[in-house]
Amino acid sequence: MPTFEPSGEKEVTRAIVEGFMRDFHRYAESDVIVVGGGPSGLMAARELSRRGVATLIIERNNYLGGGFWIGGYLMNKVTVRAPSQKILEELGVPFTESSRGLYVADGPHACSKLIAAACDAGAKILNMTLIDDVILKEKGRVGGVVVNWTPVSALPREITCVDPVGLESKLVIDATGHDAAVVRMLEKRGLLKVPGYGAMWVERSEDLVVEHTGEAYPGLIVTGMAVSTAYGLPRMGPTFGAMLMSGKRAADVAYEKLRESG
Ligand code: 48H
Repeated sequence: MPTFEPSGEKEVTRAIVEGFMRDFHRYAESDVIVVGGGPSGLMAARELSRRGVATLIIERNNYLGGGFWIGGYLMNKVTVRAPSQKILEELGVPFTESSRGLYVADGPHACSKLIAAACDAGAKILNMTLIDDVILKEKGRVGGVVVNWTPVSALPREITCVDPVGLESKLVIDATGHDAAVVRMLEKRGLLKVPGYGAMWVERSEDLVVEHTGEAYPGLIVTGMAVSTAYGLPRMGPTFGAMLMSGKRAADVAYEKLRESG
């Protein structure tokens, strides 16, 4: 039988508070904030973190992974089309070829490998946190995000009025999926026009999403399904290759921009 060390309640509480404060203090300013921890956001965060970029993922749920857990129609399978199976290989996700160039994997396995890859690379995670607004700095450039605890937004206004806080970054990546929440915030301020995503067309959509991944507004890069929403591109249904490749591309674009700005 193991004999546990004698730490009690107060030590456990202090360990949690100190750990949180250390991270929150450090990440009040990051190189890149990725809003949304689905496949595109996780991929972008992993690629940036492994290149030494201080990257914070902000996720409104307690869990990460977005639509990557259960894939299509609650059947726990995810598909990718070539050449994106190479990313599954790289992550160590087992898959089989279903038809020529179309691969199928278990959602929970693929998703947990991707989450672990982002964490292992050094990405920090702030979950149960909802984006409330953007920070706009010199020349209207996006300079971070305004956040609050997710449960605060669920409380009626009469009961609570909790001011949010700001987190600064050199770049923000909108990886919030269909919502394109950050892009929509700029639209609300009259700074962007957002057509919303188009009807499903698998063969066309994935190339277009990867092609359009990039800076949509000074300081704001868009990735994943949010790209479809931002540019009115067709949706692709439960196939995730473009999400993974768009995340990679978003990281490349961000890395290049950080290098240019020194
Ligand atoms: C904090 C937020 C906020 C917010 C949302 O939906 P996701 O999985 O997004 P992608 O783009 O990485 O992948 C899309 C894919 O899962 C999918 O649904 C596909 C391919 N659909 C095709 C089709 O035709 O429908 O993840 C987005 C994440 C989620 O975890 C959200 O909880 C989170 O972003 N999020 N986090 N603040 N305001 N809004």
